[in-house]
Amino acid sequence: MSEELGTLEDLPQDYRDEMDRAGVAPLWPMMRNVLPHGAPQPVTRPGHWTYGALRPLLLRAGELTPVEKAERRVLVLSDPGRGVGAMQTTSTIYLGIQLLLPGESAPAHRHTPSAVRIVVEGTGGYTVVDGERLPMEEGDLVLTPCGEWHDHGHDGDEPVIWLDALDLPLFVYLEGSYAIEGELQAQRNRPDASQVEYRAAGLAPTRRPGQRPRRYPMLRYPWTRTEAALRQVTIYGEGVAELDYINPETGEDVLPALGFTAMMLQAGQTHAPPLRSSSFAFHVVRGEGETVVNGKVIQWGPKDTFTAPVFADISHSAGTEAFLIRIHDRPLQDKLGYYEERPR
Ligand code: GTQ
Repeated sequence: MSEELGTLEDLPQDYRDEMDRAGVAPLWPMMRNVLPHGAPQPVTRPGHWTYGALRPLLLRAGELTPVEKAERRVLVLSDPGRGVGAMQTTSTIYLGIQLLLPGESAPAHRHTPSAVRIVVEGTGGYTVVDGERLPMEEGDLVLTPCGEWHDHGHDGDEPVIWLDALDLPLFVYLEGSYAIEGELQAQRNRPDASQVEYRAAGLAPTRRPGQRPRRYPMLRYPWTRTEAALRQVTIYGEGVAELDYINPETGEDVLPALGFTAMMLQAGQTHAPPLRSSSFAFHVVRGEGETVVNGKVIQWGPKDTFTAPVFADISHSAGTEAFLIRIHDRPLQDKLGYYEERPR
């Protein structure tokens, strides 16, 4: 194994000038930047956004910027490792917090990145995806997959706030990110699939010969069901209760690049997962606790959001009964064949 690699300064100036003119650079002085020993060196740093800080800022955006001037009224959670203004929260995860005021609507568009909404506050909001109207209640997880038309509306009388998670950084990296704008969609006059065909886990519509299920058959995962399921797992399972959000037809992750896992911690419970090659964002649906990420102590409360870079050393301890949704990029890493876990 070569220990000391040559530096740029080892090379004569005329050779370096010649390389510049030819548009080439030597790999060896940069080798460890792109292929560090043993483990990646993430740029991402752990972040923590309290809801107490975000909420008033977002409501003020509601006074300052009409939705027509914003298309989406969103404050982006910038990764501290990349600095404020960074349109990403970890290497692959973009998070934004979005406000819709009573009577407002956010126009229809579709884009290459996929999005997920986790509803933080308010009732009466809804998202229409490909004509299907998806009610948004606190804690619900609502998908707007890659390429599907979506617009947001609000029939209630208090502000509605939700957290957006998108695989946008990946699409920016791929130079594949763009949107197409359109008219508000006509809504089908029926409840969304989570209330009809996919009402109960383990049941799906009868398959007819030659008929394939929709690629994204269920677009809304009501929180009430997730919480009830986590409570059952807590009673009968061992350790921390965790449930993955899956496509009910395929059993696979709900989206191609992003994954979502609901977690329940009991009051006083601690949990230290293995080091994982995916980056994470945690959204607190309910409860209080403390998580240490690479030595950084994060004291979280209801509706807060915090993050961890790849291979982070993470340990949670819940002060109260707590519910979190963990957002990660394991589906992407699985597809690329390198998802990995290491013992702490
Ligand atoms: O609601 O469609 O946070 O297109 C960023 C881009 C939300 C959305 C975001 C978007 C949306």
